[in-house]
Amino acid sequence: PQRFLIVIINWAYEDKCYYFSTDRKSWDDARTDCVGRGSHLMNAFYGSLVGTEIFWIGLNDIAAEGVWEWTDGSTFLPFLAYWKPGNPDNWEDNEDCGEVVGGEKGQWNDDVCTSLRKFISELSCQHWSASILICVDYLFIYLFN
Ligand SMILES: [Ca+2]
Ligand SMILES: [Ca+2]
Repeated sequence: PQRFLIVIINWAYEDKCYYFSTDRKSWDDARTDCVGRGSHLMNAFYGSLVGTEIFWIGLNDIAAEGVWEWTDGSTFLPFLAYWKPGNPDNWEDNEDCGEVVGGEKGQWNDDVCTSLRKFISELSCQHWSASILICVDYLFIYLFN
């Protein structure tokens, strides 16, 4: 029997698909939302695709202050970091979640995790062994056996 999975995304790059939320959530609620979509908060982000808006990504130093991690488990590589000048600053000892700041060329900032932000979910399409990929505007339908 052929199974199918419908994922609403609004951007694709190589083998990755991205969902840019329109609603705002705390960082932890955003992470949970992404997991519910079978994805995770975006790993890394470079560029100005986000316009002037701010989005949560999977970056955080919740477990240990100053030790940055990605929620998808990939290694944080300091030499690939794209921090906004002066950050991460752990302002008022209360900034453990990473965001991209559109107004700052998409550079990263550490912010208060309970702030309500839009967010970006990322998924690797290759994990699904999709045999057919149909793109209808922003709706992607994967068919696989
Ligand atoms: Ca911190
Ligand atoms: Ca900061």
